[in-house]
Amino acid sequence: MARLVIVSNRVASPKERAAKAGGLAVALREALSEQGGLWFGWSGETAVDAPAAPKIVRSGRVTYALQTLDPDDQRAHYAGYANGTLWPLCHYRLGLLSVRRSDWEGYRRVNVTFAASLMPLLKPDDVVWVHDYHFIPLASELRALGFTGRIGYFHHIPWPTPEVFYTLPSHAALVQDLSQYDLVGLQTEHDVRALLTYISSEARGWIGPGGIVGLKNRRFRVAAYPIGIDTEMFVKDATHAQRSEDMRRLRASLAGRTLAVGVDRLDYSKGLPNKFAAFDNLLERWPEHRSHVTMMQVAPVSRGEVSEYQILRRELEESGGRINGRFAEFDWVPLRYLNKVFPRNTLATLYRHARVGLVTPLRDGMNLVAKEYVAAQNPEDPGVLVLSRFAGAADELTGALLVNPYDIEGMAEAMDAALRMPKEERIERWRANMEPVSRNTIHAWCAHFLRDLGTEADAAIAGPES
Ligand code: ADQ
Repeated sequence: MARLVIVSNRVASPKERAAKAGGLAVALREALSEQGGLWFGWSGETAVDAPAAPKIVRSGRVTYALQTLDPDDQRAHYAGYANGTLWPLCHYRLGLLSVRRSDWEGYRRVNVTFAASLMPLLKPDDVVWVHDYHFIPLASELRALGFTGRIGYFHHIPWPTPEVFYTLPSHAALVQDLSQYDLVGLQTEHDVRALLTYISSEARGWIGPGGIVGLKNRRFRVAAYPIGIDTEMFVKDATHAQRSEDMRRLRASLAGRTLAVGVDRLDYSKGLPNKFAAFDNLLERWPEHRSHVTMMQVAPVSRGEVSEYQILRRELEESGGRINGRFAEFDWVPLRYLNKVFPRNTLATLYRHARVGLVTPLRDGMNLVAKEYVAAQNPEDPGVLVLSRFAGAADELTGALLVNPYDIEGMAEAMDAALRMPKEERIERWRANMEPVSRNTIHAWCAHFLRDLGTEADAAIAGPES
């Protein structure tokens, strides 16, 4: 079996406990341990005159290779191009787009540095799997250094439609970079259509059956691989949660009131101000929910050094304070807002007890919280998922109440409907959601992508049927 090499900006260190590491990190670590492999990424450190070679740490069958970056390069790469340009672009937030040549140059420089640092560690028949938008040019740079083995890329965030993608001055170069992979994985069929439309119309490539693409002298494949969660583990955590100390505390604090829960990184793609506004609208229009429903929004601070994120944080503090100031009673606070990271079993407790799960991003590649909420429900008395139609998860979770997060009143109506929904309908909807969540787990996703990456290079060379 070929050795697997995983590349991601953040590498889950061997010491990171399973309860803290995300499902993706755990699944990748398992894939690496099974077949032996290398996990390469940024060390999390910067230094002027950083050594060109990565720091190597071995743990069982997995080798970790961690590259330190020059501070200016790291800023241009991470806060600049990756999170100041590509993140808002892929989430359709053109008003937040920052376009600077120096960021683009820094982004490319970091990919050159990473490729030069990784190349000496690669064996010719290694299979390389690159994760996310921080690394789109990595395959080009590895090819330039002579690597001819298989390289796959998975894009965890949405791929924008051509009209949005054109706003990026470097659009043609990025797609040229993608063509150096053998397999490009996106979250949804919608994302695949967006990229293929660009390739056939703007880049004048040809599209064959099954997403095989010909572009200049390259053949590669573009396909959808909707990511999943470790369903079994979430079901187990949530079942245990029922009798946990966390659950006892949660129940005591709610004193019989109904809970609605939201769990999102504090990110402008997650639509938090709209969710707060919808809750405000719910309490205003249906006074019978006052004193009876508590909304808990867990939102750990993310990318706190970026100004857009600081502005969002202030906005939420203000609107959260306004809601509580307006509706709270001496014995009831409508909104509990927590900037905190919790262990997985505490999240499972919150999901399990919440009658309503509120997942309302303005745009999201997939959204794993939606799937975690479904997995954590009690099959005999499940809660209702209120889900944005702009989350990739909306394609699979057909039992959710789908909402448009820009329509505040519509969202409030869905919250009201969720709070009143009879048990039979809740069970029916939950079953429809649980079927794809049980089938399409993180393990299945990993295996599917790697199987296709293992064979895709051969298939792509065969080209399209004429
Ligand atoms: P994210 O934008 O981070 O991921 P999401 O898919 O919801 O969004 O994953 C967040 C993860 O962090 C979940 O597993 C959740 O449990 C965890 N988490 C959130 N808040 C937490 C808290 N307070 N404490 C502990 N854990 C918390 C990106 C894309 C998504 C895509 C994923 C995976 O933006 O669209 O689904 O990658 O591909």
